[in-house]
Amino acid sequence: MSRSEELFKEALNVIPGGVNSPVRAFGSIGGAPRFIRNADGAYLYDEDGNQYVDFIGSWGPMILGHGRKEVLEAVLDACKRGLSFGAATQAEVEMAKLVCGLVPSIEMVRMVNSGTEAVMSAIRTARGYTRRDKILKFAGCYHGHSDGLLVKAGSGAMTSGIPDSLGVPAGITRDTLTASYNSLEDVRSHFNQCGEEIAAVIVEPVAANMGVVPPKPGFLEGLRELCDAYGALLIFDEVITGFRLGIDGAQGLYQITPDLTVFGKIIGGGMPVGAYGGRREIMELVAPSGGVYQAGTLSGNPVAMAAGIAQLTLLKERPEYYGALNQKAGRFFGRIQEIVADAGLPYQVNHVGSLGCLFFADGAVTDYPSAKSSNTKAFAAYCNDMIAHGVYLAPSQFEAMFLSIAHTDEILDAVLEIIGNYFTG
Ligand code: KE4
Repeated sequence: MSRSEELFKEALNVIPGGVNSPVRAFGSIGGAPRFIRNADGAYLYDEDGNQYVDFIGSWGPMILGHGRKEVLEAVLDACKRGLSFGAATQAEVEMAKLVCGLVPSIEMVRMVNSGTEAVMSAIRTARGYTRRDKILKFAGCYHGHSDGLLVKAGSGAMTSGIPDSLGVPAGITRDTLTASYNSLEDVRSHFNQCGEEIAAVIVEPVAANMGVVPPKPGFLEGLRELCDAYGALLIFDEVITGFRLGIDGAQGLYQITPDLTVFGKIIGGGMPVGAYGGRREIMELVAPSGGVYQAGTLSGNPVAMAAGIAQLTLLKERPEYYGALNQKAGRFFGRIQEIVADAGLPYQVNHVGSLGCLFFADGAVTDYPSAKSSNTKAFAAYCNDMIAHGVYLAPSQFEAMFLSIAHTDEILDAVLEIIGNYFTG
């Protein structure tokens, strides 16, 4: 029995499913999850000393690779001055100014401790601002596990086949409308029916929790127009895309201005950080300046701020990083598409910048139903083989591959060879 298997056995006794987040349990591909001891650059090392090229990167945060010295030094320095004060700090002002300076649609921002908490708070703020109750989301999009959003979620819920979660009262999801991603017609019909009751539309501007599904041309523009026409707010959930697709995320790439934006992952540099922000007139409603209550013991934690500030500052000062990363990723994902096509397989690669996904599907994947049509058994066999060959992929067809600055061309070429061997036998 490997050390990972031993640890998983122990973990199953004391942690639900043996993990602290469901997707980590390898449920949809089988076998024991690898217990990771340490990481460096593009690599993970498990408790048995196996090395992996990491395509999860902590589900997005590690865009600079693991162990980036500027981030580590900032964290260690902050630790020496104290781990947490529960009081205002200079670092929080610096982080807020950094985010407001980088994202034109944001005049004020509030730090929280996870993407879930940021989404939950942004929705409450949108409801407070509009005095309306309904929220419209998209099937296959995942916005964290707050009660009202666990309806046809992507990511973990989708993988475990539970379209809704136990424990979510019907009354909570009564005000959550669900439309089909990339279908403006669907959104329009919801607005025609109850547009005056819709507080906000929340969308992953590039869906990355049903695998990666880019917005069709005109889709995001259409959402903006419909929200304006009915007085609803447009919330961009940029927990994954924020500071990943470029320094100004998906809203910069697609030139759409949301009313509120949610961040997570990269903004924390690997530490637990979420954030939500937008126009001053909306954000000033958040307590204590307004009547929308939201609070958090560790919000703006100085060590987490140090990690986030160091990472965002590097991304801001090195804009060439994005060009190089996105170019390298385009080549990598393009090669994977060629490999499966040359093997006579219909599988589809979707990617935007350094986010990508290989769908074991028979045709284009443009929404939740087409993503769900993927052959998850074939994906599981592929994923297990990749992990056995030192390529650490998300253990689910409905997640993304995340590339980092640390994934050199040499590393990616070696991975492409392993993928090629798999499909050509
Ligand atoms: P967290 O609460 O996990 O920090 O963020 C929730 C969230 C919100 N919005 C989007 C677009 C997200 O992708 C997420 C979380 N992403 C998943 C990966 N698909 C986190 C991994 C996990 O659940 O363990």
